[in-house]
Amino acid sequence: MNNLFDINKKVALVTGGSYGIGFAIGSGLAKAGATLIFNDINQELVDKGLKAYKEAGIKAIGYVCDITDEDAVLEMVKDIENKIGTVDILVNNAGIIKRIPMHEMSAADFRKVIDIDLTGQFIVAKAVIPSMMKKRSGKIINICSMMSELGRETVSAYASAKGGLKMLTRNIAAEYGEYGIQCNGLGPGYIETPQTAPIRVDGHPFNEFIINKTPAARWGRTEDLVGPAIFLASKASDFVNGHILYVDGGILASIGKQPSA
Ligand code: NAP
Ligand code: GCO
Repeated sequence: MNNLFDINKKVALVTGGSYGIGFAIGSGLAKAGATLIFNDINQELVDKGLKAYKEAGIKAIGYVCDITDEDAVLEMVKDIENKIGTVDILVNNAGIIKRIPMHEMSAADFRKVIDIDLTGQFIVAKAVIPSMMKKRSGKIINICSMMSELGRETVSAYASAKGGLKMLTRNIAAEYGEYGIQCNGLGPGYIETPQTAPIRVDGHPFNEFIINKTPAARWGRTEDLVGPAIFLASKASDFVNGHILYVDGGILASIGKQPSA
């Protein structure tokens, strides 16, 4: 039974893996036996990640690479393949959010979010797929969002990107399933990370809103995502393809609790 979740010696690349959700998933995959590689946008963040992984007793290999720079991504993947081996597991995690009312958002800001949160995922997946095709196996896990299914004020660009990422996930599944590649989404709910810190502070109306909206009555923790990620990275999900696995404490299942009188 335990072979189903065995990812020992698999080469895992986690984008944006210096902290937050990427760090938690990267740590979980490494503890499950994978060879962990991560990238981040600058050396400072990569060093921060290397220090954090080392403190957690995890051997990680870090690359400075902007996922929107296709040449840089191809160079990183080539270097990984030459020095370590082909990427078996890709976790497309890197991303940004800009919370701006749509009528006040510049087209440049909108494009930047799409470029990182959608085009960047395309670029990295495209870079690893050829070797996965040759190997006739591979796991691609795209980090989606509640905003892959729902909209809300101020996140038009982010929701457009995450909705697009859901469909990119399904399209990769449809196009490459015959090569033994599974591409699925992992859709976190509202998780305690630096990215949500501005809307999570005590007293912020959104903080109470989310706790009422989530049947689990709490914000998610990055650790909540590790088990689902290992499932999608392992043999246990070999016949799961094009699925978005929501890890949201039940948000999408519920209309939300009525506020107490
Ligand atoms: P985050 O702040 O979104 O961290 C993402 C990481 O990606 C950061 O290290 C970030 O660096 C890096 N990054 C940004 N742009 C990049 C680029 N062009 N190239 C390479 N790396 C880049 O933190 P998070 O909350 O852990 O989110 C991780 C993923 O989960 C994101 O895709 C996010 O949309 C998604 N998500 C988050 C939540 C949540 O509640 N937190 C819920 C659902 C989905 P910088 O520090 O320089 O930005
Ligand atoms: C927001 C939040 C969310 C989370 C996440 C939810 O402002 O609504 O940042 O978008 O980041 O994507 O799943």
